[in-house]
Amino acid sequence: MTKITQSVDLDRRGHVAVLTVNNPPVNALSSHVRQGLHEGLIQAGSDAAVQAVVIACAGRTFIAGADITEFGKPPTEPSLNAVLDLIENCPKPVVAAIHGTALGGGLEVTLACHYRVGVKGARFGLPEVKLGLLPGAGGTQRLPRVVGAQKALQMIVSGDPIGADEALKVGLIDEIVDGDLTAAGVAFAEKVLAEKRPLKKIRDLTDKIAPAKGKPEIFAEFRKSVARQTRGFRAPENCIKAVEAAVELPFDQGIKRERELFTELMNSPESKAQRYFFFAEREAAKIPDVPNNTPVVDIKKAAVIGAGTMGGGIAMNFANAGIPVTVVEMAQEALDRGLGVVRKNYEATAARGRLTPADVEKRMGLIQGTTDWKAIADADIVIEAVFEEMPIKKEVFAKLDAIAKPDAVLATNTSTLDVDEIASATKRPESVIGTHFFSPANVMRLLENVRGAKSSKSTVATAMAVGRRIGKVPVLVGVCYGFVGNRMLHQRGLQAEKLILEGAPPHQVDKVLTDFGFPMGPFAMSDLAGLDVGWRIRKGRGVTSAVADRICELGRFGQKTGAGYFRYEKGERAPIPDPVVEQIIADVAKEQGIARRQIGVEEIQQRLLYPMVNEGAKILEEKIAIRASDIDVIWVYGYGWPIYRGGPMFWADSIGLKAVRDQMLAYKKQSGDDFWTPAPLLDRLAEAGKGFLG
Ligand code: T1G
Ligand code: NAD
Repeated sequence: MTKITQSVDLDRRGHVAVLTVNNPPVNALSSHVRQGLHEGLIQAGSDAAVQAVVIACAGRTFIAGADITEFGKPPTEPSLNAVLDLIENCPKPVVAAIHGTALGGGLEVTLACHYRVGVKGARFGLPEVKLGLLPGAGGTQRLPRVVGAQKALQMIVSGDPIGADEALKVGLIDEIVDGDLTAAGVAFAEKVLAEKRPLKKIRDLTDKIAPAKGKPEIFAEFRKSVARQTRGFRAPENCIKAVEAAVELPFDQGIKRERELFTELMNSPESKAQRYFFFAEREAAKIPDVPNNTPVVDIKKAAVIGAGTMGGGIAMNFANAGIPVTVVEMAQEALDRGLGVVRKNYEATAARGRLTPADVEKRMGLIQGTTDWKAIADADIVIEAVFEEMPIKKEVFAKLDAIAKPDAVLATNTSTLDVDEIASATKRPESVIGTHFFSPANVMRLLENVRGAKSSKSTVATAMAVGRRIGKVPVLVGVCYGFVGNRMLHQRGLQAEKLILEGAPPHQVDKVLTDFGFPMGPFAMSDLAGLDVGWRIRKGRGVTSAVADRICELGRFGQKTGAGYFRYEKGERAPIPDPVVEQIIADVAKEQGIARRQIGVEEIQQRLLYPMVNEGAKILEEKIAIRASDIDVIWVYGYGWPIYRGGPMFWADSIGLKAVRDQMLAYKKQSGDDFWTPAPLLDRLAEAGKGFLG
């Protein structure tokens, strides 16, 4: 065994050379890996005793792509394309032996090899589009030559990996192997030698792309089919253009075109934002004072109190993860209604072919409903989702304290209330934490875990681990009104109400944010969440919102009642402007003596988003969020902030905090409203010419 570089070893097994990459945690193609492969191939190529080469990886996965931490830095030799040319033009068969995830540049390495074998659990994908990029080392030119244009379009534009069985079926791998992978790779290489199989260079293959040649309709059709989910993203179109080039151009010209399209994306603000977000999401999992080895409660059984809008969705998350869950309601009728909604949701998913009827029954089988609280005495975690009223919450937690087993985690899904006060209703506040899900709870990926003053490190670690286990992105925040997401949302809401009173109709305000990239605007979003939830909270706090209160007084709670700020056709979700609401707005404006005017897009955007950024600065100063990037993860996964804009804090940095601060001061001068006073942190960073993210 020869150590070529710190991360690549060269070994020989008979007359087969084995190059092993060992660059934890995911064998990314860092420069020393590229150097090692390059040098190793040259050595193996010139060693007369070597007749074939196997490329394999140590650790938990095959190469998971280029080293994203090297992006944006000066390129170092050799380039990945140079390594791939060396592999493809090697005069001896090169076999890739794959386990874990062969992703991005990792899959491109295998596509330059002459043959590929993989273990049963291996996965294969080109996820670059999720970083705002495209496969930049021949992936867009070689993959179509193996799997055909349509499959390549689907894999490259979705960025989603495929499994080994499908990879074998579409010809991406030559064999599924088991046992010792390197030995299996060597055995396959020997079979290639013994059967004098040709050196299959994918660059020379045309049979799979020929059917798409001269058929632009294939690409036009594909563009139409992905238009909705790729709205606002720059990379998908470049991915499609690159695959078109693979079909229409000779290989080397296609590679050149791929490089042009790749470079355009690499320098784009969208990719910078998405690459930033890749690491932000991973940072959010790290809690400085809660080390990875902190003991967690093993969740074998869960329970949910309340089967309303949220309770039902929360229960589905546990059933989806195969964890039995008991749902407790006050009355059988409420229970039947709640579990009925759960079954309807599963059946709707099955109707869309994403679940089988057997899956539906299996998941419903994991959800037990009851009005008997004793049924949850053996639950490892209990999540309360009852009405948003403190007396009711405290009564529920006092009851849980008496019934739940000693090491159970007691969690509340409150969206605004004081978690410490709720915890004070128990004799075990160290076991209490907030687990704030987002509506619809079985869909939205964000979980805002709210750390109480007495929440133990084990309770925090358990809530973070549970979040990941049920497929959520957990982010830890501190206790304050509305935590991070709703607290910033509230600031946006205050300005949204002012904007409609000053003359911008609700549909115009919503359009500014949907054009910005949000899935929906503030008013359509309120209609989805239910206006009654906010109304109940305002009444509980003795505060008013003139327009919203009048709409609620008419029994218009949003989609659930067919009308709110907008009206909705039966069974439809498309918001329709309603003159009834526009009249309410005009009346309130008149009563409050507010002059109405045309308001421009830029002003609407700034007045909705700058207050959020400013509140984010206060949240950081109060240490309610551990880091600025956590705020961005919360807004992208909980509130639909477009990922290709990074998140509110990243976006503000991209504009420049001085510009944000100065514009706020201009609005303060214009309105005379202290609402526009910049947070001290924003002011300091603006003065220092710095950003939230350094
Ligand atoms: N580069 C650098 N670091 C990486 C990395 C990468 N490609 N992938 C993961 N990491 C780090 C990550 O930040 C974390 O660090 C640790 O590894 C574990 O990751 C030319 C241009 C492989 C499925 O997009 O999807 O190739 O936080 O927590 O959940 O065409 O990581 O511990 O310090 O995610 O088990 C294309 C990205 C690159 C795949 C494993 N490749 N990675 O998931 O662990 S672009 C990707 C993943 C490219 C070429 C182009 C996942 C994973 P830390 P983790 P995991
Ligand atoms: P909801 O009114 O739809 O459901 C509440 C359910 O709790 C009702 O079915 C009710 O019967 C039940 N309930 C009330 N008291 C009970 C008791 N003592 N024992 C058992 N069941 C009881 O409300 P929701 O929208 O699901 O909100 C529930 C909680 O989740 C609230 O704290 C809310 O702030 C929070 N939340 C709501 C949303 C949202 O968008 N709706 C989002 C995040 C968090």
